[in-house]
Amino acid sequence: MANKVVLDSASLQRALTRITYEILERNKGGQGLVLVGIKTRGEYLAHRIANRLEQLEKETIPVMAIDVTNYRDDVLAHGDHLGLDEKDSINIVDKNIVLVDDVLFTGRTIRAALDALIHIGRPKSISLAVLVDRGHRELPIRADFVGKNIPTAQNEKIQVSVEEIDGKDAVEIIH
Ligand code: 3GP
Ligand code: 5GP
Ligand code: MG
Repeated sequence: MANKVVLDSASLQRALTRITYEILERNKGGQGLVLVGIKTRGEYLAHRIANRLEQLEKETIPVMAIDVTNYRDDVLAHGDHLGLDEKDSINIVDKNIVLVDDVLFTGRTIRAALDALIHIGRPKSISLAVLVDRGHRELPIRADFVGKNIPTAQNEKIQVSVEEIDGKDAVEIIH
């Protein structure tokens, strides 16, 4: 089975840079922004975007990570666990949240993340940044910032690799 590289390291970096500028344009700067990365790889992508935002805006951008595995409607009874450690939780009240994930597919993970966030406070706004939108939505959810739209078949898989865990940056389609 051959993997097809859709984004190599340089293209992945460029996509994150573009998303960073789009976030700044939409938010009219970095003030009030909080990035929330969905574990596992979304967390690393959120840190990358935050680092770029900080370089451009010269201000600190808080980053938080959430694990929504136990919060999905199709995995466990919801409400079991918020996936948020008290110590990691940042004040999100009246903040402009940008949720960050690697792949957007059915939208159920994002729905779960919205539930988890709204549990801990009332943000001013929540937007969504994803590296890849692979289609097949089952809920009325869309991303505000997209690295690359990759129309896929149901049975195809997108493999996202990040340097921090996988030793390389890449997006590949596994046939
Ligand atoms: P991630 O935690 O970095 O997002 O869900 C565990 C891992 O399996 C995910 O890594 C994701 O990359 C990968 N994965 C591949 N296909 C799927 C899928 O269809 N659903 C989910 N939930 N994860 C998938
Ligand atoms: P959804 O909840 O939208 O169906 O799926 C989104 C989550 O599932 C993402 O966090 C992502 O990790 C994972 N996911 C779904 N499909 C894929 C895929 O093809 N490749 C990868 N890498 N992750 C996927
Ligand atoms: Mg993910």
